[in-house]
Formats: sequence, C-alpha cells, structure tokens
Amino acid sequence: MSATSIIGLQWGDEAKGKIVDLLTDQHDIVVRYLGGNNAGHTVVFDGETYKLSMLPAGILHPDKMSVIATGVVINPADLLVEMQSIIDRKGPIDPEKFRISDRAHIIFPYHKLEEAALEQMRSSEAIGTTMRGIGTCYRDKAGRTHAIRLGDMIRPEVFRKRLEEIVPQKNRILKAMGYDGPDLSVDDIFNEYNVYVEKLKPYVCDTTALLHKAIKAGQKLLFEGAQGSLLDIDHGTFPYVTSSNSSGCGVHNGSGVPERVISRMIGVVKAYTTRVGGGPFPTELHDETGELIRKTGNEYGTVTGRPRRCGWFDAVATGYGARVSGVDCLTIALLDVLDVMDEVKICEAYDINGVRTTDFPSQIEDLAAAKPIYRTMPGWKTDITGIRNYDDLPEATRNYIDAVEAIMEVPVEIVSVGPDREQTIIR
Ligand code: 2SA
Ligand code: MG
Repeated sequence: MSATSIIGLQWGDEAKGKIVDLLTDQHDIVVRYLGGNNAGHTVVFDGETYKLSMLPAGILHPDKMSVIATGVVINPADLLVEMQSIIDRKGPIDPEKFRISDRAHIIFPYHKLEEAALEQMRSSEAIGTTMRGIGTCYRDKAGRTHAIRLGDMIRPEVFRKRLEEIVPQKNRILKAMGYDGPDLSVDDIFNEYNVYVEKLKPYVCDTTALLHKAIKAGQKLLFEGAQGSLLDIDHGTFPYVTSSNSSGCGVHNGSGVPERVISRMIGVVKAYTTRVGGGPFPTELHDETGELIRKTGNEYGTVTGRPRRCGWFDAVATGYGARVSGVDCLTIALLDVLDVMDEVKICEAYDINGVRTTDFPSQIEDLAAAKPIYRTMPGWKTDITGIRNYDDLPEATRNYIDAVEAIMEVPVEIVSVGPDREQTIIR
C-alpha cells in the first residue's frame, strides 16, 4: 500500500501545490478531498504559471488521473471556467483521467448571499472568508435538510424537487437576515445548473469506489491538501477557520480512503508565517519587516488578491499543526524569501499572561494574549535560489533549518528555494 498526503501545517498557502506537482510523477492518482474554490494553488509547470483552485495539480500531467473526492464542495460554474482555462492551454481533459465525486456537495447562489449577510453581521469580528459560499454550503451539508449533492443534480426530477423544497425557505431566511435583493427563482437555478451538470456529467462517478479499486490494483495515490492545519474546523483557531478538516485529519473523511492506506504524511511549512482573513496571529509583524516579507514572498491571496498578513515562523502553532496531522517529515518552502534578512526569528514558546508554554491554546482569547518568545539567529544574506545541494547552503541557513527541525521534532526532508520545480533541495 502506498499513498502520500501533502498537508499544510500553518494557515494555508504553504506552497503545497508545488510539492504536489513535484511528487506527482511518483504516483498514479492525485486526489483533492476538501474545500472548494476558496483554495488557491500556484504551480509553475514547464516554465508556465498555473493558478489552480478546485482542480488537483495532477491535471497538469495528462498521463495521471485527477480526482475531486467526496469532501469537496463544488461551485460548478467556477469549476467549468477553471477546466476551460486548462483546456485552452493544454488541450481537452479526458474523462478517463479526471473524476468528480457524485457525493460532493454543490454551492448555490444562496450560499454566497447568506455568507455575505453573516460576515456583515459579525462586522469587526468577521471571519474574513473568501466569500465563495464555502462555509454556508458545508453548514447545509452538516444540517442535511438543505443540501444538494452532485449526484442529485444528475437526476433532474430529484434536483427539481430538492430546489422546490429549499429555495423558498432560503428566500425567507435571506430576507430575515436583511437581504433586500430579488427572490431567488427555482426555475432560474434549475435551468442554469442543468447547463453545468450536462457539461460535468462525463466526469462524475462514485470516486470512493474508484479509489478503493485503484488501491486494490496497487496504484499509488497522492492526496493534495488545501488550506492548512490551523484552519481545520475541529482543530484550528475556531471560529477563524474554514469549514472542513484541513489538517491531516481530513484525508480519510474527505476521500473515503482509510487511514492505514497512507504510508507517508508530508507536512509543508513556509519558512515564515502568513495568514489571510481574521483571527489571532501571535508572530504577525506590523512593521517594515512584515512588509518586506509580503513584497519578497508576493504574499497576496491567489483567489481574492487580499494582502496576506506576514510574520516570523511560529514553531508553537506549526508544531501543533504537525502533531494533529501526524506528519513524518517536513518541507520548508519559500526559504529564499528570508535571504535579505539581517536576522531571522523562530517563535519557540508563548508567554500567555506571564506563563511560558509550548502548548498551542485551545481558546482564541488565550491565543490573542500570547506573546511570542523568539530564538533570534543571524540571517544568511545570500541569494540561495540557485543552490541545489543541501551542503551548499550557507551555514546560517542550515542552522535555521536545524533549529526548525529541533523545535518541531520532525525531520526536514525537502527545502524549496524558489517557485520552479528545479529550485528544490531534497536532503
Ligand atoms: P472560507 O472562505 O470560509 O474557507 O474562509 C475561512 C477562513 O479560511 C481562510 N482561507 C484561506 N487561507 C489561506 N489561503 C486560502 N486560499 C486562498 C489563497 C485565499 C485567498 O490561496 O490565497 O485568495 O484569499 C484560504 N481559503 C480560505 C480564510 O482566509 C478565512 O480565514
Ligand atoms: Mg493558496
């Protein structure tokens, strides 16, 4: 049995897409199992930049199979636009090589409207979501009564009946929330979504059964995480999280593939920390160093274009992410972004109301009160983007990696020194 999982250990955007792309050659099927078009992966492939949101990075490798599994929430219009952009650049997508789960839940226009109203209600305490209707779709999935799956949409009578039950209720809910736009119409949604489903139909199947057969046949699976462990609905910085299990805990429930099949869990971290959206962030830098990281690392949301909040590497938060996800090894990405720093810092503990701790707090108020205790180290002040062998890295860089490894108690196996595939050092 051989399956690999790529999991972000921070608040997302750890450059998982590049690592997935890098490891795709060693696998047969790339599986996306959570989130939706809130995710953004930038992959540089054959010198060209691709921004992927819902499509697994495997889609760039026409000989590999890509799967959107059960735990994903799908905006069909946006998925079709994304598919078309790949078709325009790389040719048709073969339905034999791309599969979408009939169990996946569908995002409807009311999900976005509800989310907009909810975020407005929280005003200064807004979650800072991507406004894609992700949380409200997952909410309906958990609530069961107002949910529609891709498999329902394929049966027009079932789809129409579900819409007739749900849409009038959603109109009433939206009005009560202060929405004053026109009522949503069952006919409009039915007609619009039927066009999408006709186009998606050739790709839809029971992906759980497909993955089980693939495992039995000895095929190798690569699970592509989205967002990061600290955004996990159960284990992250609630309520400033996404609405699915974005830590390693989500692989099994999102894909239907049992835990014991996964032989390697690779945790991906940035050499520093970023966060987009609201919520406490102990190592956040509100000064020119934070600005320098944002500029050098091009830290802007792939989906929303929002500037990401930037700060030093937080080994307390990331260490927690690693333990929850159960990773075997680490990839440190974007290490070259720190090339210009005179000194580099790693947060090795928090001071919470005068008490030193290396435990990550469960309550948001404690995290907000946490003051980082730093280990400060000299910077390397060297351009490392051209280095390909670990031993050729400057001593100060290796010391930094050693410190991350020692504090996190997880070995660092891959170091990324630039966006290109070649800019990777395997230890
Ligand atoms: P949502 O939309 O309900 O999932 O938002 C809830 C929280 O999860 C955060 N979130 C993300 N954080 C980092 N990157 C994400 N993907 C895009 C990217 C984000 C973008 O790759 O840059 O373009 O802004 C992502 N998706 C969700 C979100 O900020 C909320 O804190
Ligand atoms: Mg991203």
